[in-house]
Amino acid sequence: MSSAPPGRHRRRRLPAAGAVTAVTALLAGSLVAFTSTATAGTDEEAPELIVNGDFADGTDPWWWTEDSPAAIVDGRLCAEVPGGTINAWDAIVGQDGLPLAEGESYTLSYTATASAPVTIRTNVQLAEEPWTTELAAVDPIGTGPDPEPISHIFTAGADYTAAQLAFQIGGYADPYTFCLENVSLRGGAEPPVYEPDTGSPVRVNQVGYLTEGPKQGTVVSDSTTPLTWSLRGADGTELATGSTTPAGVDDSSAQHVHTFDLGEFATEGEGYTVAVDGEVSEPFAIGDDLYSSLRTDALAYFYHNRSGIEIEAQYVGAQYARPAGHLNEGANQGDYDVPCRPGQCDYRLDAHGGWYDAGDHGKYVVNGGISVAQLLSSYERTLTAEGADGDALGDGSLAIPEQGNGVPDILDEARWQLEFLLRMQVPAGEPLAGMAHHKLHDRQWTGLPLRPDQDPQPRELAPPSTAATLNLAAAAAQCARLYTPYDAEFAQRCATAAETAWDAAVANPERYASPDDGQGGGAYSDDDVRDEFYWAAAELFLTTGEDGYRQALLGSELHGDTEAVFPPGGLSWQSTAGLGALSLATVPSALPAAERDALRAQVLEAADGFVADSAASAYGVPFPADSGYVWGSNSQILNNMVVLGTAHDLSGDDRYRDAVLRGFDYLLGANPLNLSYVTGYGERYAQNQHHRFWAAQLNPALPHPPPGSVAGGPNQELQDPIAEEKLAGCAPAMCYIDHIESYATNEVTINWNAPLAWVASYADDLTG
Ligand code: 9MR
Repeated sequence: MSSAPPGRHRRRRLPAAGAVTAVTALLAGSLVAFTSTATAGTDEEAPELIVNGDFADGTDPWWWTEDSPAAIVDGRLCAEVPGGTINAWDAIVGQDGLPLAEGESYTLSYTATASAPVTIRTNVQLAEEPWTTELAAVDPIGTGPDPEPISHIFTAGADYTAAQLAFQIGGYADPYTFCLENVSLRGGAEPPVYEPDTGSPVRVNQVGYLTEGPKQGTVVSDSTTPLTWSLRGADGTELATGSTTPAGVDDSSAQHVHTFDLGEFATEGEGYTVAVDGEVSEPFAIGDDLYSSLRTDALAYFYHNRSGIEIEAQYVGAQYARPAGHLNEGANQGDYDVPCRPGQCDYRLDAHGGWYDAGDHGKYVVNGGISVAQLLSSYERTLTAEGADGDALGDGSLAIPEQGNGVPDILDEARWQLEFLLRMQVPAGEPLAGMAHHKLHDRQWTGLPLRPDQDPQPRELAPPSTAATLNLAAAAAQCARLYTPYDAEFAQRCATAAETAWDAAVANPERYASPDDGQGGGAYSDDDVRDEFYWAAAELFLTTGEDGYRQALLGSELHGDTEAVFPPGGLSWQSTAGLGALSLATVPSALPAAERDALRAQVLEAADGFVADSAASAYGVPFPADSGYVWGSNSQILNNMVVLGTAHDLSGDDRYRDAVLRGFDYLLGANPLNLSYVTGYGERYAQNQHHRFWAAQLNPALPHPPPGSVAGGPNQELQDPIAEEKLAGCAPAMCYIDHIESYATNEVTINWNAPLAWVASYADDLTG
């Protein structure tokens, strides 16, 4: 356990023709613009590395894949690209033999047209496995007669005697013609500086403020004296004014900022703006119905990412519909009959179903458990918290196939994942019976875009781990108590699985997944499972009432240690004890009153810390400034909001509620980038998250993420090539880029959308 997920470097490689890394193009629809200095800084004296880049000498030494015959047409090299290929690298035009020197920067430039608008991959890379990319750009190619030249600057990370330039032009359903001219690659370039487009310096919650909630914002300004803020109605009339409070330099952003507070203004409406010093914020609403669609959209995320079932247009709309993935049909080797990794076991499991973890097609018990548990807790909260609305999560509340079956839809959705988790348990009679396999995923990393049903990789089970086993135990224990009224047989299956898993974990307390196991899927390694033991014991105690589990809690080193149970940097897949503590504090049980009260006090103590963090932050973030913005920082903030919301449920103290809402202000646009991290919410929002199907940035025929998908958020560790290249030197809360290949800042995952769903549900309940 640690206070936050550690920064681990994960590089993805494609099996063929190169992983995509850096991009310098301004992509259509991207809200965060790139500053590309084009050929600026190119040393015209540096030798031209491309041979016959103007095609004056015919086609040599250019090459192309067999499926895309090319020829010189009007002085350009034109390839006939077939329809029906899946990957960009299924059709390539390229040139080999390019010498590159480590540390040297280069400018690649070219001009291209296509007979249909397409997006291609432009890679400079190692000409053999593992196809390491030095440049990996994503370039939209238009159909017009006078195309603009495209250029990219990159710095070689190694020496090459013969690198490869590859225009990857496949991946389209229909055939088209691709033509190239004036291709050039020269050394001596100055690397471009990336400048995020942060829009107005006046930052507000771009969705809006609850009528009776706090209404604060932030202005970036060098002024050292207060400025006047002016609240304007949709027609521009001034409705209220006041003075800003200079707040010095905000450490998270290195911006000099002021804060402002709209105070008592509480007239409902839309299209409000705040003007300060001639600058105007994005528009926002004041009202009471700001979170109901977010509640259902955040939950719809899970249906969208179901594995093993067709995602139907009637529930998600035509653009998000897709065939079922990993059914052992077509391209898929599938999840119905999954072997262990070679030499690890000699059985196979039917492990179909569940949710894909994230932008990849992996399914991880260690992370899947906390995600489903937070959905179950969103539901369980409606049984325990005053004012929580069960109907809003009930049967008919979500657009899913199980609607109308008499079971709350959130439980139907959670069951899809629970059934998968149960399938990951080692069967009786096998070695390590009762433990859970840590994860199941592709043997090798696949590229983007790739629909789940088109994934051709073999699927494999990783060995069982103690962490996964306890994750299963905890989630299944919660399942056992919540499904009893709806399906007693299923609830009993969960109970048996949970108890069997607990016993297996106790018998095998130190089976840790390897941190180096990151080929084809994430490692999710964890070598401190005291928190998983704590969480599982809590859920098992609540479900069974058996004192042995209570004794395990009382005997835990974490017991009574608020910072260990609720780390200031947030709960996560590596820090799960707080999930158990929240359940113990809220779910009625046989716990002696004094012990339950102590746990409640612990929730409030942790929440007091987050209230103080929010007050100390110029952007109101309930997150300690010194905790670090790590991979998935938005989920760390969301999990602090879960603790705050629970504290509010327990105490009725509005300070906790207000800090939750301040957290939403940050996530929905009142932040250093002036960007809402939730797709579809606010005026300027993340929409190019890392996902293999929601990959419109790579192929306009594919959708963007649907509304309600939260991006991972700023990650100061710069753990992907795009972040390394574009964000070097960034202030912590600005280490983010809305680019599909920045998986370390811009992925989506079930364990980030799950706390979003919890908190949106909480916030929607505030207004009845
Ligand atoms: O969310 C995980 C983060 O805490 C880790 O630092 C990172 C590197 O190990 O992995 C993240 O999880 C990814 C997982 O490994 C694979 N699926 C996508 C997940 C989100 O990026």
